[in-house]
Amino acid sequence: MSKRISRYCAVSILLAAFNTLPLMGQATYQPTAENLKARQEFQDAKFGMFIHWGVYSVLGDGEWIFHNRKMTVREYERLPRFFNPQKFDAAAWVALAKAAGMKYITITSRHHDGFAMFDSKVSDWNIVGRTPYARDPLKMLADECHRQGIKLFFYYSQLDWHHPDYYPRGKTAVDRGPWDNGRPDRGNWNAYLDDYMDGQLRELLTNYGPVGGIWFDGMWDKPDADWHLEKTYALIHQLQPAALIIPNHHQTPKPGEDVQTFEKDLPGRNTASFNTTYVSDRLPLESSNTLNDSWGFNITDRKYKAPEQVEEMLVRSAGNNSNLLLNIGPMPNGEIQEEFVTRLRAVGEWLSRYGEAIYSTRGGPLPPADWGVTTQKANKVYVHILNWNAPLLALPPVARTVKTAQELLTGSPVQFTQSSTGLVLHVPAARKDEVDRVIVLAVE
Ligand code: H79
Repeated sequence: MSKRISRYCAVSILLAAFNTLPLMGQATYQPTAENLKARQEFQDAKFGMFIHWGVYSVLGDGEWIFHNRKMTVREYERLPRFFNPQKFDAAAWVALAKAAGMKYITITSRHHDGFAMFDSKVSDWNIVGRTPYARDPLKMLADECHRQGIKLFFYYSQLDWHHPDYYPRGKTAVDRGPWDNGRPDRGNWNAYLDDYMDGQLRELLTNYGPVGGIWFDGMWDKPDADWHLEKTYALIHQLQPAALIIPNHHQTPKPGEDVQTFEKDLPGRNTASFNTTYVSDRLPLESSNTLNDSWGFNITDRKYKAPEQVEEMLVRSAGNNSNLLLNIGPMPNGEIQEEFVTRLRAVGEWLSRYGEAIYSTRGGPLPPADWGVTTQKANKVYVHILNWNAPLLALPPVARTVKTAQELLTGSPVQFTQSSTGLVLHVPAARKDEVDRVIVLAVE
């Protein structure tokens, strides 16, 4: 009996050790000085533009249309012939991101359809090889980003609905299927990873100048597979040490990863039900979301978020020590629809007044709450009041001594009392349509 117990103990100790493995891995991965600097800059940036754009945009029904309509590879392969974005204007896209107050762009270099939106020599399943456009928009965008001082990240789908070597196939073909799109029931998984995927990543990190990082997606399709992550991550960091690896695998961070990202969620909330509730206290955090309800262009999606909703999302992200990566799906002709443009410009205008309390801040000293959040930088704490109608706001104690409190926009003094039980602010009445009342605390 005692033997059995000790064996049980040994097993649980082992299991506990395995549970902490991801953390130990993070500890043993030593990011370079350039990488650590890039992480700080990433956190300072706070607001990025996510772009989903591919041959699926032609059908105006999102980036999952290949799967949703259970198309065959042969059928889907017709799409590139209709993709001819004559109105694509890299300078206009980058200028729009800047006008919105966004500091970086993350664009789909290829989505789950495996179609490379760049000039790839690894396979001709790409925009230059298969479309009448026959040009490389990512190259134009990269050049323009460098010119306009915006960082460019590449989204890269590890999941592939097109390549025969993506085999054995994953959940999206089996559990969410069955979906047989005509590929052979055999394939070389190692070749898919080592030759095809790593080959394309090598191109992306070699031919486009300094890249902000790689945003991986789709590993959740085969959560138990060996993805050769160490090899792929080492390749990326070797080619560009400052490039951040941002995996959207919905799991605890693994060795070699530089940012923890949360899809359609604030860190740890898991309202989307597929995210992890674990939040890294070491890595920069990011929260992605959509400006309407779609990632790829969806012609009938009218569920646009109002600028005020985006502003609140951005403030709540910052208060959770996180960036917001906000998505738009450009049209197949290369234009960005007016509904997105006007909303993004409105957010940018708002940021020109409130940005001080967001950019370059970190999550503040108080826990995020329903009334609002706090952010901080240097000797300032910004109290963002998002949902509070009473004249007094009683907050938990703030460890540092508050010297003065004033409204961000007007500089008018705000009365307060600080004690060991908490901080009470006499909050000014909200102006009409004011999303965020910001009170700046000078602290020592
Ligand atoms: O690129 C956008 C989407 O196309 C892609 N990620 C964003 C950024 C995305 N695909 N699916 N999802 C997001 C939702 C995830 C659903 C999941 Fe599942 C639930 C993943 C794991 C559980 C569905 C069921 C897919 C696999 C099993």
